Amino acid sequence: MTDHLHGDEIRTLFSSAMSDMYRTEVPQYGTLIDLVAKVNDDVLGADPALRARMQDADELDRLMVERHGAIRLGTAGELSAVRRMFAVMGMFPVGYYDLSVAGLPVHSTAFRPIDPAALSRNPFRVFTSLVRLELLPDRDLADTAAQILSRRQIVTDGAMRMIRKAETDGGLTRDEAAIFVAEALQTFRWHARATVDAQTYARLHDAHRLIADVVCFRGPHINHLTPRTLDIDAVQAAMPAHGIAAKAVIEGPPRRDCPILLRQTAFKALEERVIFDGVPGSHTARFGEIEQRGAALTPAGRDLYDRCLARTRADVSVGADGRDADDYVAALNARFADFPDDPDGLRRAGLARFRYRATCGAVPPSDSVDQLIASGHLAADPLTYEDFLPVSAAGIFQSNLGTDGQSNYDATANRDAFEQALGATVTDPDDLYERAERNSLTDALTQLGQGHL
Ligand code: OOG
Ligand code: NI
Repeated sequence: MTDHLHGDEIRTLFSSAMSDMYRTEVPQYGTLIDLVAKVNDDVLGADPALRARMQDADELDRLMVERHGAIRLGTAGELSAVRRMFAVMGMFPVGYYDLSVAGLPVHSTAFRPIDPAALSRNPFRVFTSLVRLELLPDRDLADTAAQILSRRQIVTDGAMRMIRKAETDGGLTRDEAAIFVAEALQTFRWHARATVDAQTYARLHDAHRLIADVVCFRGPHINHLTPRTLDIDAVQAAMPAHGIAAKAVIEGPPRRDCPILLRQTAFKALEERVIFDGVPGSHTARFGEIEQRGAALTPAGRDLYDRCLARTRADVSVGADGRDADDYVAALNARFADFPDDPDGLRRAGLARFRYRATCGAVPPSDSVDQLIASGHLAADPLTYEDFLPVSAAGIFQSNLGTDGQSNYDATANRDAFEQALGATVTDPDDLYERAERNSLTDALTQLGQGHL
């Protein structure tokens, strides 16, 4: 009989400690959290049906704590150490994102819970990128960067002890978890003192701002923490009045009656004071972001999304200064016009994933799932998209790096190398949605006495 704290509880302790830390480090984050909480209250107050739907789908409680963050790592050793750290909190690598196509020398995964029950308790996620020094044309500079990185240790000895303990004992007690959380937090804090001199920083920065951000500090500072809003357009519109300069366009699908996937917007990175070997200077890394989540799509739905988005981007490209943002939004709306915009339409077209639930006990045998839905015995709620979007992520990266950092790498995805560095394989997101959908349908049909379907 062990008295281990559940991984879900450790994750909640950790995400709330991280949120408190970031609030003190970046005050604008606190402003954004308050703004999002107010907009969410307004939306739920004005739409009782939405509130009831979210309650039934077990989505309401998690909304208040829901956050994602992002970090950028330098070496394979760091990536595998962080994987072991997140595993203690019930977070596992899901998805592979190749950002080299967008001119960024990184590839990424998202650490997140994978069970529906764990997700509904606290879906805390961390978008985690690994820098790809092999893509730097200046090999000499790449060697310098690798040497600097080889000298740092981003996970404290105390955290490592607790990670090993959790791996050996199968979990942590409440007291051990408290130590683990405090130690783990150290990995993600901001360091105002760089590990390099100003000249080395400048060389790395000239190669790519991202490289300087990863290489020149003692650890992978959390660079944003994102709350989830129910109305991203309302928050975007209210940001300037709260002294927050938002990026020009919202990434992802257009505004819809039935939200799909993920819409995101960000505020620009802050210029922060940094000391380079005793010399004062500055660095921009940390920014703010908000997101609105909608339905997970099937592979067919995702194909359609990718096509609609690619057409939009071929029509209009938004300038760094926000030029043509209105044209972009108009094109986005036009290109998505044929994408079904109601839950039932999405379900019938096989474009989105759903969680099924029985609304009563056994009923007389029925012919089909559609019939059970029509008779009201079976309900289908869209499954929330729990992952990220590579094109959107590239847009967020570029907005916080400044578009001058763009370059194109003659590179392809390298999932094998990423998994090798990770020391594990990444889970395919759609496998998780497909399984959640299938299991919910089986359970619901059993409850309704429809085992024959
Ligand atoms: C991560 C940018 C991507 C998202 O939500 O897609 C991202 C980074 O800048 O490190 O945060
Ligand atoms: Ni983000």
